[in-house]
Amino acid sequence: MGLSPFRRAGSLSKPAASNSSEPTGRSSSLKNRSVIFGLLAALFLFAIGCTKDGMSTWDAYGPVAQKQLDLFNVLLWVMVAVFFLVEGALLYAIIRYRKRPGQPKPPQIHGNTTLEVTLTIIPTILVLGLGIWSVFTLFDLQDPDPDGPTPLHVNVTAHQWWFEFEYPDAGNGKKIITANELRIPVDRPITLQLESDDVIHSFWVPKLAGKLDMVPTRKNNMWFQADSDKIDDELPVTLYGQCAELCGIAHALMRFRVTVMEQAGFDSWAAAYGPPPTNSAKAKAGQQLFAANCTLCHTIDGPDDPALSASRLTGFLTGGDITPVPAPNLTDLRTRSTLAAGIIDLSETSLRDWLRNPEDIKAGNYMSERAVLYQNGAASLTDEEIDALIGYLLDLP
Ligand code: HEC
Ligand SMILES: [Cu+2]
Repeated sequence: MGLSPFRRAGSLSKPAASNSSEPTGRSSSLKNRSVIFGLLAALFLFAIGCTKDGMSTWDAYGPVAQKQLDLFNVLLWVMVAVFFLVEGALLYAIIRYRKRPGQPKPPQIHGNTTLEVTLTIIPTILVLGLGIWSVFTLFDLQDPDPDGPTPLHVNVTAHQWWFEFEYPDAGNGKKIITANELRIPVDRPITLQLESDDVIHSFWVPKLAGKLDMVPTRKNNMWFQADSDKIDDELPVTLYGQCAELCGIAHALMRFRVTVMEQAGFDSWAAAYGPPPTNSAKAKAGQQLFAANCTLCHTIDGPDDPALSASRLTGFLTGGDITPVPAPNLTDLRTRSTLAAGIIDLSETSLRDWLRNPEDIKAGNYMSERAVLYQNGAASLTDEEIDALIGYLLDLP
């Protein structure tokens, strides 16, 4: 009754010690060992959480992330100082003034104006100071410097469970839409408009900026920039991003990459953006298969010849009661390095595995859940068809 957890633990270990003739040292060395194990585990978690290569907020690559990090550092270290001062004073009082046997009750006092005023003023100054700093940082980071370089605008749409990137102005009138891999020029502000197509997601590239929610029917805006003088490695450099809002079964598998490149490299990527060429008979066959089986959900931009339109129509008509879902635009799949929202590297092999059974690679994804191909054994793709599709999508000889 009313036992503290410590008491209970103590009373549990007692019978064991008194039942046997084993020395009582055993249970305490066991306790020591689990304490050491716990500390090591905590240290390990702490250490892997801060790898500089991964998704570290401690490694700012641009002005937005840097200002947020500066603010975070001030908040953190002020809090740490307050914590140690308060806890230190508390521990000191507990130990120094503990009740000793035979000691008379100390004089009872009530109130101490000087102390109370001091302990009100110090926290007020701290809270106001940190609050004002936070608000200034907030306003400071609202928009990129209007006198700086012209920003590049990107519309980002979140889907369960992948990201869509649209560059309205980068293609000289050409529509550029891609998925899961955002390419950005270095030293230039990137303004992003974030939206969701289904549930709430959150956009997060820790080395560039803090998180921002992606909400259906609402457009949120943010910007960031990657600075060449903050990047030690040679460009292009790849940064990691991740959806940071629990959004369903494959939430943890909803990642993306940001590739920071020279403006010239970005321009040539944008200029080359377009559908895969169909020079070989195999690629042509792949294109027809794509039109018939995949365009219910996917798109590849390109000229529309009558044979393709016919395949697409057949695809729609035989789609049955399958609900189309938004799916990545695959126009530039061959220029990407990952598959299915950054889950695996893109290669002939991984694409083959994906087309055989997407579920094996990304549990819960809407391609295997909705496409007839994976729901009806009779409709599934043959190895030859998969080969043709891969040849087309990756522009293989
Ligand atoms: C019912 C809709 C649907 C159909 C039909 C469909 N897919 Fe998909 N596909 C999706 C969805 C949704 C995703 C995104 C999965 C994810 O990452 O969660 C996807 C992802 C992919 C990806 C990975 C894209 C990326 O950006 O990494 C490839 C490649 C792909 N599909 C190829 C195909 C091919 C080829 C076909 C036709 C044989 C096809 N899909 C048919 C819905 C579909
Ligand atoms: Cu998400």
